[in-house]
Amino acid sequence: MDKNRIDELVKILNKASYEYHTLDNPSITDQEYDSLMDELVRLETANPSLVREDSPTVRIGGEVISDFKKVTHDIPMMSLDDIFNEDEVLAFDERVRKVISNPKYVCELKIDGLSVSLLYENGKLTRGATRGDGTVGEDITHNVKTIKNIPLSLPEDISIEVRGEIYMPKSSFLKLNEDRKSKGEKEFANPRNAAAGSVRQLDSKITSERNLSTFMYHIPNPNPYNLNTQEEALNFMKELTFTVNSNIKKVGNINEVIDYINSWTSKRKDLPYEIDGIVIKVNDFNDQRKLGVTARTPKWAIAYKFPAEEVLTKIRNIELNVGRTGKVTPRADLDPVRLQGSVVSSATLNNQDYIKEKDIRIGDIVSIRKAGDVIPEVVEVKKDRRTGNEIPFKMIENCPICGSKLVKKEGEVAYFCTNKNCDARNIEGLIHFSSRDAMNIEGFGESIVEDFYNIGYLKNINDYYKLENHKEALMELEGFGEKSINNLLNNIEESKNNSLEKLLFGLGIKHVGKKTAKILSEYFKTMDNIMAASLDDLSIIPDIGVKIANSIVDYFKEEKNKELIENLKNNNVNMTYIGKEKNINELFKDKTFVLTGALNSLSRDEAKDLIEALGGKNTSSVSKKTDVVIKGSSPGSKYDDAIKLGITIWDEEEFLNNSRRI
Ligand code: 0OW
Repeated sequence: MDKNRIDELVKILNKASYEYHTLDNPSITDQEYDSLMDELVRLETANPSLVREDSPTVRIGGEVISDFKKVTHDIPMMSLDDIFNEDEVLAFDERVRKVISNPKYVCELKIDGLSVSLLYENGKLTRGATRGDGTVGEDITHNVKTIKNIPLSLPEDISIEVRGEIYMPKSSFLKLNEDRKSKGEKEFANPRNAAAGSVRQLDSKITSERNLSTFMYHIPNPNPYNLNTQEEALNFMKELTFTVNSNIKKVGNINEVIDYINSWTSKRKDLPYEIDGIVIKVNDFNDQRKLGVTARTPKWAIAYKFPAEEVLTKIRNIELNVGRTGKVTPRADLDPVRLQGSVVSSATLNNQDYIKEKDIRIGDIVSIRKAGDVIPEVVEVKKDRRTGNEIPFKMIENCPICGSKLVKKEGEVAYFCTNKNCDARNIEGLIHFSSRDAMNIEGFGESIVEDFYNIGYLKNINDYYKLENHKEALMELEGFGEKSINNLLNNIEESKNNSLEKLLFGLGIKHVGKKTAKILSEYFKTMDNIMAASLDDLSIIPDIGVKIANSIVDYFKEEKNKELIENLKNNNVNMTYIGKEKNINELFKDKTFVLTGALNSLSRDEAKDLIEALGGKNTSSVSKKTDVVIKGSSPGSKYDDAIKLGITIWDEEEFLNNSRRI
């Protein structure tokens, strides 16, 4: 009977997942796991009504929500007061001793991720939520279900809330950033931001690919389970198959707390995840109740924060970067050095005044640190290490790239290159144009744009749409071949169908960011209308105002910008806002579609826009919620998923025929 088999498979697979991801001690092979999972997928597909809410098939993600529901925490999710040195640790102990005669503490590594609340009802995971402001968080249930060491069901049918930290392991963070860099996407500054960005995804398929993990550390209401100490609570969570950090330690006095802190200050760099301190908690729950809480934090716990790690290295050279807005930012090239888990070979010098104030010279030995972000900063010069051969940095008057005079703007500390034709600015502008939030032309990262610019094929935005004329020459370039150049040219071709706001943002008009571009495009609908708009037409729009209005009017006054738009038009770059007009078609209305493979008669984006215009919704991956998979030539794994899940499949002809039916 299918139901029995489904129940049996869910139990076997969930147990195997717990053994693999939490105990790191699997009892079945990956192949056995996969074949059992395939069997479960088939049975669930054949019997949708028998799908269990704790079925492991949710791990692959694919559920897409339209926005995040708010969640109010019955018991507020508190934060922690921070302390930074041994004296403050002793002071914490003194405060505790005013209330508790001989306190025992539990020391926990402070996982550098984001807090999560998990709710289980009758042993089943029913809700995952972020901390938010401590009282109201966001519902991220669809995403937490994809995190492999969060149990979908408990060994006992109890109802309980547990809290912990979602984090991204260091190795996954490095891999993710490499991948984003290769796609010209912005890198995450640190694993915490990467975890937060991965959890706040509307499409859980993306979350499921980010290799997130958790450590649980708190039961907000321990009473129903007659737990009397934090130590008992941690052991109880372990029994419930949660992952509890194995380095937690119960100690008898504050001196042992200090030993624990000192030991982990040096050992932390060897951990596979980032920690930013140590959490010290009074162990006994009665003692905790006596100590009480403040508005935001408990008086029975404190977070000791590690000092931002500083290392010494030598300044080899000082270079100046000129950004697309012309802003000149000095950067120090360093002797490569390990800092908080990664190798660092450059650091920001903020601005030229900073160099002057600290008297930073080429050849200096300096201390650098990561102030919470991935770009390290030079903290101070070790003047006692000077040999006399250091070279004072010569403040420059002229742009290092084009030579034009630099100017300092009113109230700005930075210098600017005002030459609109400066190579550096042009290159930065071209990189911005193809970036994800602008025209999203995949494959045009910094190095390729710079190379094509220096060779002369990509001197201005319009040249993107003339690159195909140099196809043969490009294929000759080192590291390129027909396939890679065709990919780039296809991506450029696809970008012609972008909605107006992406083009407008891509132009890099001063003060016209992504949001402003969207407002203007929705309001004016076409580029011509924006170009024709007067100062008044523009500044009366809410959120636009005079500054932005002036910037737009000035931009379109310039002949070369008008010419650029003309050229882009002639290259069939879309100049209209692809709004939300819909001529609803019953075959598409409120249905979810996934495209796989290449269509002959229209691009991927055109197909997506067509589906949306007909009232349908596009998603990037196949799940039980998918209504139709549209199969082009050489379809990928999504086509296999569709077969497995028994989802309706249209080929291109059927798609186009259906799209014409009103
Ligand atoms: N990040 C951590 C951690 C921890 C909570 C429970 C009561 C007050 C704070 O590893 N090990 N233990 C707690 O205990 N909190 C932690 O992180 C906090 C939560 C909110 C802000 C910090 O991330």
